[in-house]
Amino acid sequence: MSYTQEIYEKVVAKNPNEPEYLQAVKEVLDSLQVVIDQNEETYRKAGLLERIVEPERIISFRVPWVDDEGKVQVNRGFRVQYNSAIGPYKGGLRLHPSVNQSILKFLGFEQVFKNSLTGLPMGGGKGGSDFDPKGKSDREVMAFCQSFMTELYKYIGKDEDVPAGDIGVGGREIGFLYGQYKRLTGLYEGVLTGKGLTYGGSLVRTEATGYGLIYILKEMLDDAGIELAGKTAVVTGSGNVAIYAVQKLQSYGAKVVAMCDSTGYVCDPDGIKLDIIKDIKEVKRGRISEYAARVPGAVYQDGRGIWNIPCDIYLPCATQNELGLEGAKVLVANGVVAVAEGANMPTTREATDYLKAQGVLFMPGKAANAGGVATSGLEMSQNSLRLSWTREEVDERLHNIMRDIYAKVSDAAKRYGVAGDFVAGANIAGFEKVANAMMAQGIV
Ligand code: NDP
Ligand code: 2IT
Repeated sequence: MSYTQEIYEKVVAKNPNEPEYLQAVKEVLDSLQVVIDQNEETYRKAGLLERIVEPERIISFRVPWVDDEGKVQVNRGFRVQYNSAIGPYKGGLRLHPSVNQSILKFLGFEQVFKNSLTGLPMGGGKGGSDFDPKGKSDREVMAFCQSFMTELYKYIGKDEDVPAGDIGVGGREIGFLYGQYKRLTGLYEGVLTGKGLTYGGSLVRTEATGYGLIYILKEMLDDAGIELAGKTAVVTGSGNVAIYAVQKLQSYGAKVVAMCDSTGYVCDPDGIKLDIIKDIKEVKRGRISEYAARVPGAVYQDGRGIWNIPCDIYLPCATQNELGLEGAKVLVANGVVAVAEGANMPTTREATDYLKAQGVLFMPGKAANAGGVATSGLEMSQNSLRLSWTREEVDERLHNIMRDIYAKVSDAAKRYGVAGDFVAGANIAGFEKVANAMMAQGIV
């Protein structure tokens, strides 16, 4: 049995109840087989794969807080410190009722390779809680964030572990978390990224994941001789990543006809009006159905199925496994040319394999959504320098990083004889740097 298959079987036996984690590990190991084959003895001797699939540390803790009725609520908090071979742990915090250890392990594992692709010195980590920010008052969110940080602060630091946002964690939550860290430690340091501009945040960090997604999408389309201007796109979700992906797509002359949230989707054949989406989601924290009530000609549909809206470009930007085989078949039947993942692992393995087999250009999340963490890395650099770069400077660095990621991913796929397979390319190129650092640092 090959080393990669052997490791996968061990991971399955040890983690039978962690489907998302197993899915992420399987995809990476399948891609790495061609690389491992060339150096199997060396890697086996060093136990490299056994070590790379196992998080360095998982911290799990109780988060008690008091709601607006005076009742005590208890949530479960986590930080998965996955791999620190190439830098301090780095990765977001997710607040969503679905959060559990499997989801955070898959996200932390993906983050290791994603951060490596950025070229910046960042290891991988992820954290969060099953707290649901929906419908909570600002005071309740603050009470939760302060309690969460009262435990987490022991394990993080600017050179140790630097969390940021993810689903359910935006500027408001980062502000509360930062304030509590500072109060507990007395340190004014870049321990979190995604901070507000008045207290150490970076210009363009808010927009970075969405912008980066479109920068790399454009690289992929250019390379294939396909024009982005004039194309029809569907962008799923309506949160941080989706909103700024839509903004950048529109600036390149593409037309976005549909977006969604967890309750349903809106289709606007005239093109989504982003100022209205931003008002509903960023200001009022409301539901996307309100869009149809405000925009004549727009139609709201309850439930899933946004993939039924015909498009050339489909960008899943909501959550894991949102696009399955059934949706992928509809996309192909409607003539989709490119899929790029703004979210982490939004396409199931079956759907990914189908899209690739049908010749759809497919850019996986590790590469496609790396612009967010890359700009977090730039925020860390600015904090260390005690300087703030201009919007143009940060945006240009982000753009260059995304161009560089495309080149690395495309080149790795070519080197291993699978040109155009960007899933393999991203996994291989991300792995190479981490593996090299781990081999150099001995058995730790
Ligand atoms: P937000 O919380 O800002 O938005 C999330 C969006 O996805 C909302 O529209 C939400 O709908 C929808 N969504 C969330 N969970 C589900 C679910 N279980 N089913 C259906 N829809 C859901 O998060 P982000 O935009 O920051 O994150 C979106 C994705 O991008 C995630 O996969 C995240 O890991 C990834 N990502 C984020 C980065 C960042 O910098 N923020 C960087 C790289 C990747 P509703 O409001 O109804 O819950
Ligand atoms: O999935 C991700 O890359 C993020 N949520 C961003 C992480 C970060 O540290 O900016």
